[in-house]
Amino acid sequence: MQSNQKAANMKHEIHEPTSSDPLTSDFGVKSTSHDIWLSASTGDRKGPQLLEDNFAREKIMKFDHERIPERVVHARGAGAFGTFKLYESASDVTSAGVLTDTSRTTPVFVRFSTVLGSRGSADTVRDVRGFAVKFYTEEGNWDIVGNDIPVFFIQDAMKFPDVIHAGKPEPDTEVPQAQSAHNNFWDFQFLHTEATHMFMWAMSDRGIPRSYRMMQGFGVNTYTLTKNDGGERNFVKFHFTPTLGVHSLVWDEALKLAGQDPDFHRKDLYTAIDMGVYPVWKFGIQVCPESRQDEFDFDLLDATKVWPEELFPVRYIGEMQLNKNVDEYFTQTEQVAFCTAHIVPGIGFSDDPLLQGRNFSYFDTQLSRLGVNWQELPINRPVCPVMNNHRDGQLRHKITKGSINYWPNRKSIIPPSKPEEGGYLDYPEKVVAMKQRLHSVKFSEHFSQAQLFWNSMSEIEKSHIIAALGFELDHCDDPVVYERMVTRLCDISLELAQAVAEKAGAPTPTKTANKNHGLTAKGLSQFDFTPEALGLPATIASRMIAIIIGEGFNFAEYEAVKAALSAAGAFVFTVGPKRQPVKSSTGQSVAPDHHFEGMRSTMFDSLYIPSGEHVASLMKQGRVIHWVREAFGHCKAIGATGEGVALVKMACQIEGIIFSAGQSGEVVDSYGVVTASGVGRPTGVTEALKMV
Ligand code: HDD
Repeated sequence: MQSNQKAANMKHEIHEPTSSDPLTSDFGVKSTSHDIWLSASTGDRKGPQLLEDNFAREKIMKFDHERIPERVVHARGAGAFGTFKLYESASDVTSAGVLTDTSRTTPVFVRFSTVLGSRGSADTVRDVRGFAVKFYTEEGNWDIVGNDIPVFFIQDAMKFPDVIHAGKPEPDTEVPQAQSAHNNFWDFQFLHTEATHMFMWAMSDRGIPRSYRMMQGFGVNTYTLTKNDGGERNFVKFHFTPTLGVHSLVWDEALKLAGQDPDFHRKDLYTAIDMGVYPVWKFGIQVCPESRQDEFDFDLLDATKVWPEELFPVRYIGEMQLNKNVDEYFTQTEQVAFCTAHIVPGIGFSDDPLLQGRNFSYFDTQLSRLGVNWQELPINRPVCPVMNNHRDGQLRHKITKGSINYWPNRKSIIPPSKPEEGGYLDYPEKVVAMKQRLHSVKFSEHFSQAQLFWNSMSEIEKSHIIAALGFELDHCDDPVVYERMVTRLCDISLELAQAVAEKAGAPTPTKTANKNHGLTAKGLSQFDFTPEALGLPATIASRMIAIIIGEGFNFAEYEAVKAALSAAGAFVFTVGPKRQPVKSSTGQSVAPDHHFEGMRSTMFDSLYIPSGEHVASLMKQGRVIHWVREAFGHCKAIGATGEGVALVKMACQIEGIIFSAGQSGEVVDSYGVVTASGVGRPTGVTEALKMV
């Protein structure tokens, strides 16, 4: 027995604990107390605590060092696992297994984020959203480190620290947190004409998505696709389009949610996955043979430009589904490390100067955030074998046996893999050059696509952009900043500049040197990405719907509508004056999920008020009136039956977008149409917003 134990010990077998095992120290010793520090005590009086209590010191020491440096940008994020499947092979343009083998299911991890805020900031601020995807392919990890906006503020990576410093809190006061609405940000935007296109996107409804599940993802940079058999290289842009459609919050709602529920997007993603309503994105590529690169009036390698869909249709070849929440935030969502330089055979870089600099930056930042062995962390490890002679360094986990740590060696002379054996093929790009600091000539045109974007917006989207710029410049108190910015807007549209000037307090411009070209393009307005426009069924599955009740509500109606909405996949919550049971007019009791003060209308996509005696008392409660009025102001679908209609009319002081009476099925249909469609709930947005 004794010798068996000894043999086991000699093998150094590690036994993982089960949930029924008692607590131990980090070196495995069971402790007798988890709560009381060892002290020199007499009788019933506690004396001084002893430094020798290793259990206590270890617990505090671990706690003291729980935080690691947060990401310098994109610090706040939420992640989930999922799968990627191809439905059409792209073998005509690439040899990448993940883009050609339709029989594969490739695991993925996705991290969504805001850019400017720190780790504890709010989800719904106006900002660009990160959309980073790690594909654990059979040939190694492939990362698309993208955003929800297809273009970027700058063309050269060397400017990145400047654009980020200008957007982050100002250095003297550390104000504002997670906001672009301040002098420095807009000063930078004016001084960099190349940022014009991107700030228009950020000021549009794309800057305030309703959900991570309802935004597009773009690789932004231009990559290349290559084939092992030689052949021409293709430039490529990557797209993810959500099957739920692209939807946004309205600004007033986003502002309020930042305080009322700072975790709104994080919870939304988690809940949908937890409830089995898995978000899905179609994956598409825009491809252009390298030989055609000079045919266009913009440079294909300029990250401040989109490739208009009229010239380069998006070819949808696969889809990504997120279907598993993380088990632990820190070890997965926080420690995941993306890197644009992570590509697999069949995919390559281009000379896009932003991408080239990013390839250095991501590698470098992980060293200070996670240490040199960051690729060994479970979330970052590839699923295929890793075999090399890299060794040692801080927190090396992998134990590599044997006396050899170099190549070639007397024991192994396995040569590097040839491309046909899966080896990464470096595309033989011809480079004959002068060392110079310059950009390609076409990089100097900065307004054409900003105009294209503005012209392609619907009227309601334009009004939102004017309001957003009006808000941002209102927060700038240096006239140099807001006056100059209005002159910049003239380069996009005189009408836009004039509307914003009024709000910003700048002189109203009367003419522009840069005439708008009047062109429009597909794929820029959010209206091109509603479920209807995508040819997909509009659904209320996973939409948050509140049923408002008080003492004396109509139970039969409540039950019928709740059942119908739930059957359609909506997440239905009952909200009442208290969380204790509330009695219906026919005697049945329902315990609400929330009370009127516990939640706010902002947290729901829609409200329904059943008929019943309860309405008379609800109409006397300011908070209830505010619930309905605010939901209306945010252009949400409001359903009401019987007396409930009177409450809606009274709260909203308007006839109109109220769905009254009828069968519960009709109410559900109306919800279906209105709740699931639209951009920033456009119907009557300006009129309704005056209510809040
Ligand atoms: Fe970046 C993080 C997206 C330009 C340097 N970036 C980061 C993340 C996303 C992006 C989504 C968060 C990844 C995660 O969830 O962990 N970045 C972009 C896009 C860009 C872009 C779409 C333009 C095409 N980034 C960019 C440049 C540089 C960086 C030009 C530097 C030269 N980005 C970083 C970084 C971060 C980062 C400092 C911070 C944390 C990290 O990398 O892992 O290296």
